[in-house]
Amino acid sequence: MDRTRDQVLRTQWVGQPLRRFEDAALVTGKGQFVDDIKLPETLFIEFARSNHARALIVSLNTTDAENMPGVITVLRAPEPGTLGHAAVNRVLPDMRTLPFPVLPVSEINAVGQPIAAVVATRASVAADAAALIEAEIEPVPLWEDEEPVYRHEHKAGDVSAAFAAAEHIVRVTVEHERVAPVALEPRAAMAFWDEGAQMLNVWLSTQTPHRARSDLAAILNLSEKKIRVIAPDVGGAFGGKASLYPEDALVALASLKLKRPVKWRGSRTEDFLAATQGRGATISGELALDRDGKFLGLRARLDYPLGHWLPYSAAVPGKNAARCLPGPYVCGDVDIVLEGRAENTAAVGIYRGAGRPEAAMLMERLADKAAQALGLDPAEIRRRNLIPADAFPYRTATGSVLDSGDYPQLLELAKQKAGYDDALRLRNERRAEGEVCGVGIAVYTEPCGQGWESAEVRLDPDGTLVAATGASAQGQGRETAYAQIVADALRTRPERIKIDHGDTASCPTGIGALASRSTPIGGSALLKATEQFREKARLCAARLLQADPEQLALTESGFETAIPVRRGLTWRDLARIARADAEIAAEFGKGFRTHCVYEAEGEAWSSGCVIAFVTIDAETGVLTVDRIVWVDDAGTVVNPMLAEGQMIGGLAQGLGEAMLERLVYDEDGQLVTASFMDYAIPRATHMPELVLGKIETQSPFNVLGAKGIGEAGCVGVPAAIVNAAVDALKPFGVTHLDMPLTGEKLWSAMQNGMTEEGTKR
Ligand code: SMO
Repeated sequence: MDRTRDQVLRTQWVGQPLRRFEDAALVTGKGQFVDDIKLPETLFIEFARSNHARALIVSLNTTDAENMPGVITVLRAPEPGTLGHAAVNRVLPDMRTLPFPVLPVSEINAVGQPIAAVVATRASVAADAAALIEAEIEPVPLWEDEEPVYRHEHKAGDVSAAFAAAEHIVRVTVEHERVAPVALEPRAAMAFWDEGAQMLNVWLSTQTPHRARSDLAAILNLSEKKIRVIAPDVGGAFGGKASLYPEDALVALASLKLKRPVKWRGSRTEDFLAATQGRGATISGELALDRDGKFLGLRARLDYPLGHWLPYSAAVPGKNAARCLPGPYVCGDVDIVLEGRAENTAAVGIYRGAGRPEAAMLMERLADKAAQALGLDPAEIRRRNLIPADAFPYRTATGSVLDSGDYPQLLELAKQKAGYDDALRLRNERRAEGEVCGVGIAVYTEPCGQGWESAEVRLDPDGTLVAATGASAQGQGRETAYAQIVADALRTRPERIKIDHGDTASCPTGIGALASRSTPIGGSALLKATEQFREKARLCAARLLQADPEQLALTESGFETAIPVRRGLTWRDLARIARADAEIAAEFGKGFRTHCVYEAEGEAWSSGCVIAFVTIDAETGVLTVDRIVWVDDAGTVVNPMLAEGQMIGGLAQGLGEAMLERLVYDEDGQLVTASFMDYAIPRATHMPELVLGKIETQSPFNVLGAKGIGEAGCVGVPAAIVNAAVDALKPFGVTHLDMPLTGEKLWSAMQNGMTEEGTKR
């Protein structure tokens, strides 16, 4: 009976480790991925790709391909070359743009760049024909010392004075390899121009269906109203499916021209060659310290590679890395220079973490070097510098406002769970017996969840409660977690809520499934929309029951009142009446449809502390991560089982980057790691023993109090592992290691000692 209790979020379902509603279909082969979409008369597209990193096209011979039986057409420039441009998010001022070559007219700028597209009745025919396409080219030198595409600085305080006053100065240069955002499902696209409906239907394995629709509209010069983009089941993305690709545009163009469905299923090698890549920056920093180990000032220089075209979020990794500095630490004086440059490679964009991992690596390597310089324990030097819990909201030297957190508690709890002091004793004992082992710590911050998302809640004619979100999904279990939020606001069961996402025809405009924003922002939008929907429905129910709205209570199936006698209306009743009764329909809208755009008051900052334990084989250099202890703070956790899954998955990818992964281009710009034979990803045997913990400091900047968690494993885990490996090799004179920590690299380091100036002693 108590209406005020309905109006605060009752957390009956939020916080429960509910099993995923999505899984029954997925584990019984009933998932619907792009390649599962079957339409009659479908044609298949394959791409002829450049073998050269940079060349001028003299001529392109497509005749043999065109003459092949089964080939319908070959798309080639200049026609597609004159198409429009996909959007680039200019997150840094004065950022240049680069051409977005759907197909190159005269200039090839990377190996793997599509140079023509073959449409045929079968994919195998299209592939055979694409292999017959020959470009006569004139090789030209690779880009070198280009003007930066972006340059940005953060300056605060008096860094020169800080360094002049310093008792100690420590330095590090970190080379981040490029890595691939390997999703289980490679890129895929299907398009069907429906001539009768004058509608372009596009099924895309994407994180950002609405953005894909605007990009396609701009590229094809078509109204957005004539484009419907559907992200069906998406088999992982990790940032690699956040932007529209030239291939996607060509699939759509082919269907527009041929008025038949056209499908592309990208191969793994095509993803390695032409999907966006992550990381790749070279980052140097120096930290000034007083005699107690307090951080006085930070200088840093961040150089980012960008590849040959700019995906939507091209500048985000660099921007994030710079603005995440100086991490979770108090350090008011900074001088940070950030630059990004084009290169004759695949585009570089966001990948799980998107700049946050690089910031954490820089600060955590510097903190370890500082500990060494002062003869302090690595945990102790961090403790002395962490932003205190009572300092929030806290404005950093790079201008970010950290919303909330308790970093000292994270460190303390991680130390407790790790049995830190005993673990150090054990390490020393093992070391004395000739074993090579180490312990490493990383504390990190993780900005996530800023800006807006939208949601729509309605009651369908059959009484189904539908909540549509502008955020989409890529396998995170969004349908379950969102249903928990909506169910709490309606005081019903999550199974009764149908979550609609990923379809521009039925979902309100949104940003998408990226940047760890879907729960804090998308979830908050759903909560607000559901509350508005609930109050609208309550007024209607009160009218129909001739009751005081204040005296209506929500039950699992609808509204109820006991005054003067017990009576109620189910959602099914309401759905029927709201459509049958013209007056009610006019006043409350069909199905009480409620639309809400929610804008967060500020950004939510997750944080965490990772302690890694490693052993290195003295004979072979092979590194084993024995145990990872990790305490994360993601604010309100909607579904702890899904959150834990995100932690484990992110950790696996962070571990892969730390131990194994590396995209290699040779000096001619050839990618020499274009398959899983050459590019190693972690397997189950690489996974260490995990001890996971959490604290929950809610974000004051969104109504759920939630923060992100999906990228955290890539942020803190690599830094902790690298610190542990350097610690393990300390007896060998090693002061620095870059990822990946391969057996060969560690073996050489043991033979020769290693510092960041190279292998030497
Ligand atoms: S790297 Mo994420 O998909 O923003």
